[in-house]
Amino acid sequence: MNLDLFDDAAPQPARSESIGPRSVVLRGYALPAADALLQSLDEVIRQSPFRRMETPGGHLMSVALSNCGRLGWTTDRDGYRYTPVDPLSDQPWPGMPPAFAALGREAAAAAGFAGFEPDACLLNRYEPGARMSLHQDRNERDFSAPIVSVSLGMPAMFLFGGLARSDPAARVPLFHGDVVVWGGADRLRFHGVLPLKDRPHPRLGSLRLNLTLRKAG
Ligand code: MD6
Ligand code: FE
Repeated sequence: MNLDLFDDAAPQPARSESIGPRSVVLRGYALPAADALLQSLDEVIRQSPFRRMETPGGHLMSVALSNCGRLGWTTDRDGYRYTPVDPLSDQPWPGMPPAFAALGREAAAAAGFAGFEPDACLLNRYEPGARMSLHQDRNERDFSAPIVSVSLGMPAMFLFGGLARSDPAARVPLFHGDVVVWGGADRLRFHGVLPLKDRPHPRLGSLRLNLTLRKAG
């Protein structure tokens, strides 16, 4: 009989929920790293603060963004793109903190994507009411790499659709420490976030932070 099955002290794998053929939610995967991630995030934000960006259509995004890593995702009236320089400072984006890269690499491997080396991390800051409308992540050069998305702070309702904008979208609640990994056949699925409710988090208050690690270049 395998008594380990009943041993509360035995290390548990993060609970893993499949949301698509190559998409998974790793529940609580980032909890052990959360303090280190938040400390690194503070340093990044000191150099490249969160700011609200304008879409090509002229709308101000409700989510505030920043980046770290060799490339950063930006939007303005001229379109969506990755740039090596923060347009606010005209300096390179802050370097990728080792804790970010390690979590990205390890979560990707846990989801079946060995060899993932992120070169870009988009940071999203949501306040109550902020939302992300359905979109595809398609500004990266190479869609063979997955995306690793880390949720911190207030919970959010993630929308996970199909390959066409009109496909029905599943609703996936995401909590502090959850990590979503997707790639392969699911890499271009539409996704978004419903307007955030104000359910203050003990550590982060009325904020949700999302880090998405990518291979952009
Ligand atoms: C968010 N996430 O969770 C928005 N994109 O705040 C994204 O847009 C996203 O979570 C690609 C892959 C994972 C994501
Ligand atoms: Fe996205």
